[in-house]
Amino acid sequence: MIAGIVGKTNVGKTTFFCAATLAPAKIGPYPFVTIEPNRGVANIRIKCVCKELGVVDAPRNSVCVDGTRWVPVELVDVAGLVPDAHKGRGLGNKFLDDLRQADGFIHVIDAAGATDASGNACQPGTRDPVEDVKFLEYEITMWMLGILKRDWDRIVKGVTQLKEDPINLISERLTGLMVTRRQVISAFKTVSERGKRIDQWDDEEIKLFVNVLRKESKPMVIAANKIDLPSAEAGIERLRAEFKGYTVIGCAAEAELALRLAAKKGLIRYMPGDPDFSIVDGAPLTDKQREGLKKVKDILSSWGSTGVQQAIEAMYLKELRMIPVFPVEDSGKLMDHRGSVLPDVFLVPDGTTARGLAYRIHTDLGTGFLYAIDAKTGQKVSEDYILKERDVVKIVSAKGLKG
Ligand SMILES: Nc1nc2c(ncn2[C@@H]2O[C@H](COP(=O)(O)OP(=O)(O)O)[C@@H](O)[C@H]2O)c(=O)[nH]1
Ligand SMILES: [Mg+2]
Repeated sequence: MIAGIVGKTNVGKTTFFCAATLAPAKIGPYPFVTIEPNRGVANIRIKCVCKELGVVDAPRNSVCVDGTRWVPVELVDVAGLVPDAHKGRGLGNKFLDDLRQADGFIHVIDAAGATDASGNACQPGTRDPVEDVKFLEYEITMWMLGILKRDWDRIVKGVTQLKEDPINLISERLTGLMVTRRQVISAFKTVSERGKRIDQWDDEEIKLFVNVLRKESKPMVIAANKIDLPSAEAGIERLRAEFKGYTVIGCAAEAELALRLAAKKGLIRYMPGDPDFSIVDGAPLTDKQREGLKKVKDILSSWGSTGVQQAIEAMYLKELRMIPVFPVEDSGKLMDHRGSVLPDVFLVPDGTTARGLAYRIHTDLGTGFLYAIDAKTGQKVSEDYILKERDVVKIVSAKGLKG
């Protein structure tokens, strides 16, 4: 899974991305500073099972700090969206191509309304952030629509004359957009409830189909950025009132970046997502840095956090519905064959079965699957057992893995 950091230019996408990953990337107030998609790794917090199972763990694919597992997830910083991107304006095609690969969007918005439609600075509070959400939805819808309509006549002909399955034809057309068959079925069902056959669909039905598909296949979290500016509060209220279906999280990307940098330099104690930080005794801070940290402290006390960590976690855990599971090779000692206790956490889609997990670990484990053991209860479970959050499981397979 990969989450795309999207939005128009100058809203703070790259700042958000840098804060989230602390990877170097260009930050600047100019349009198109991020021309190549910038991929990076962020970490989300999961409550580890080590404490409840009374063990000291030795993680390999993640890090455990005081019972919190930090699990890596991928982010991509996408080039800024420009109006009429779907027509290929500006870096529109590039933008859409990056979007294609993302499983969900963290939509960064200037909630303070200080950036106009083209990404130029404007008087704070003059740009309605609600327009930014509508604008992104519109561009994505028009883009998907364009792809589908290019072949619409052929699809309709295939269904009516050759009796082909519309789901197959549409899924085929949309391959590459990271749209699943299940999502196509769901959108098709919504439109079919109107009682029209596919050859009777007009533009309105096709648009409805695409809109449902967009919402299902590209879930979105709104990162309402620049909460340090006074006009952001009203902007966030507008967003929440208008979009009840979206998670809207107030963010201070610049503050988060400052905190992570200061923490990295050992000047402060701060973990991403924390509601507060403390200055390390004797930290060599300049007056300017102290002043800056005081401002950040005020943001944290008003908003509870900078929101950056929360937005990423909302994307993966809430919108993409990933759940953490802990595979082990020895269900008694909770180890892998190297002797590492609770070595790995896997994020899997909610609904994944024991056998599905086996396939994710290794094809051989999946094909030779015999049964699994729930290490918390010691019970055997079968292939179609649906994994629960924070399950610890051993897969027993006819084909063992050589490590
Ligand atoms: N006030 C404020 N400005 C921010 C924040 N995050 C980013 N910016 C500023 O917004 C401008 C654009 O940032 P950038 O990350 O390059 O935006 P992008 O074009 O969307 O990638 C820069 O001047 C940033 O310093 C924030 O949380 N608050
Ligand atoms: Mg950028």
